[in-house]
Amino acid sequence: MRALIFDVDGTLAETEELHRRAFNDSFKDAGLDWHWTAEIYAQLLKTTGGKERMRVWRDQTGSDVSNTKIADLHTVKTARYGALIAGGEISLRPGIPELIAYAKSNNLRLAIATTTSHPNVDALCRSCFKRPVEDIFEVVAAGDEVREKKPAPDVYLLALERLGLEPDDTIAVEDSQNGVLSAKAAGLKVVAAPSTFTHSDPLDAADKVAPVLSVDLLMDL
Ligand code: XBP
Ligand code: MG
Repeated sequence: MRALIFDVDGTLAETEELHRRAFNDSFKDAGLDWHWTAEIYAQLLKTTGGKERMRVWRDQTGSDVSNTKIADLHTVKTARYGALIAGGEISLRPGIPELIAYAKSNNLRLAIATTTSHPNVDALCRSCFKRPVEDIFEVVAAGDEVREKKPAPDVYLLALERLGLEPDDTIAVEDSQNGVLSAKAAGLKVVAAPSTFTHSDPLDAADKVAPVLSVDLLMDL
């Protein structure tokens, strides 16, 4: 094994509640009568990507909101999310500091394969590690850099390409069904632990699943 590739939302930290707040704040700012409860958001998370999620909601509710307007809402949402993350209420999920320390002391390279955007990953790293993302992760592959978001394999394939590694040299760390399917479709081994919003996702396509992430999950893979 030569590298660990981490998902971000729900894996490094329980960020989805802040994403939800940021979406709702952007709707309110724009004077839109959209509001996503936690229940609605859990359903909408099946669609990866913030803009894609808003388009699904627009279509479900028959609202007259253009794709351009959705892109504008998403810009506001990203700025709001960055501010909420900088507020410091989010911490790393249990097991993440240990996995990163294990990688560093065993010369494993570290990468990110996420559906969210680079600025959001950087905001999270600055808040949780007190360092910019590049200080922790050698490679960042983000959703807006690929044609198809998870569960398509694209973002994991991009991370592998940037690392210059083959899939069987790497292990993906995930929390959702879409994430597990994406990493498996790219040929990686996957360890997974469900997060608050993915507790009912079937994760059985992963090589190992546990309620909480730990270094033990990497053994014998
Ligand atoms: C989770 C997602 C993201 C976030 C919102 O991605 O599906 O869309 O909910 O982020 P992952 P954006 O677990 O792969 O990190 O609004 O920036 O898309
Ligand atoms: Mg995730």
